[in-house]
Formats: sequence, structure tokens, C-alpha cells
Amino acid sequence: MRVDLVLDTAGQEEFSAMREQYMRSGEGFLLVFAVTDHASFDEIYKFHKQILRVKDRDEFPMLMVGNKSDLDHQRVVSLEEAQQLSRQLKIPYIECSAKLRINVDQAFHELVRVVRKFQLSERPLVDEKGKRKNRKKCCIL
Ligand SMILES: Nc1nc2c(ncn2[C@@H]2O[C@H](COP(=O)(O)OP(=O)(O)OP(=O)(O)O)[C@@H](O)[C@H]2O)c(=O)[nH]1
Ligand SMILES: [Mg+2]
Repeated sequence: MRVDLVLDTAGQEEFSAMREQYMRSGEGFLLVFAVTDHASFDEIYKFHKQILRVKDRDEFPMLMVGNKSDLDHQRVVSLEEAQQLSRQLKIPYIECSAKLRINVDQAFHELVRVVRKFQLSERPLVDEKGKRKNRKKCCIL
């Protein structure tokens, strides 16, 4: 049986001790900030780094999500600024509005795609005799 959970986490600092615990068990992460709150955007870099450290990896399934896209007049994080960070962190970026239910499903679907792709690339290849084979990797010299 497979049990899948979506865990929402508290942003408050007093829960930070629990953070590494859920990071250890997570298979993929939505890094959500509000486009109306620059401080929340500034935290994305920190969480991304913490997840990679906890996972001891150079990359891990994550998606950056800019919420509250409905509050355009209060926006303080531009699309360009967010896209620049997403390129730097090498994770996709999507904007949504939880209030208007815009792009929320898409964000979860995209994360599932990224998780599947990652897990497939991690799975060792097994040939007909049950021997492990190395997955061919493209190497640009
Ligand atoms: N306009 C608008 N308001 C939103 C949106 N999403 C959340 N809010 C509002 O923002 C406020 C904070 O929402 P929360 O769900 O408590 O945010 P959170 O990130 O879970 O906060 P913590 O759990 O304290 O870390 C609430 O008043 C929500 O109604 C959105 O997409 N658009
Ligand atoms: Mg919350």
C-alpha cells in the first residue's frame, strides 16, 4: 500500500526545529511565497539551500510558487525577479492564487511530474539477467 501525504508547514520561526524533520521525509517540495511580501520571497533561497543540505544532494524535486497573484496592485515581487531566482536555483516557477483557485492544481501536478522524473532517474537500471546497469548519461566536454 502506498500512503501519500501533503504536509503543510508553519512559517513561524518557533517551528523551525521541526523543519528538518519534514524535510528529511519529503519527496518533493513546493516553496511558496506571496508576491505581495518580499520578505517571504527572500526566504525561498534559504529553504532551498536547507533542503539540499538535509537531503545531501545538488538537486531535489522542488517548485517555486508565487501565491496571491490576484493582488496585482499590491505586488512587490515582479515576475522577472521571481523567474531570475528560479533559473538560478534550477527549479520551475509558477504563479497562483489560492483565493481565486488559479494554477493551484497545476502547481501540484507539476511537482508530481518533477518528483516522478527525479525518481525515475535515480532508479538503477536492471537488465534481463537482473544485473544492475549504469544509466547512460550525456556528458558535454
Ligand atoms: N488575496 C489573496 N489572499 C490569500 C491568498 N492565499 C492566502 N491568502 C490570505 O493570506 C493570509 C495568510 O494565509 P495563510 O494560509 O494563513 O498563510 P500561511 O503561509 O499558511 O501562514 P503560516 O501558516 O502562518 O505560515 C490569509 O488571510 C489568507 O486568506 C491568495 O491567493 N490571494
Ligand atoms: Mg499555514
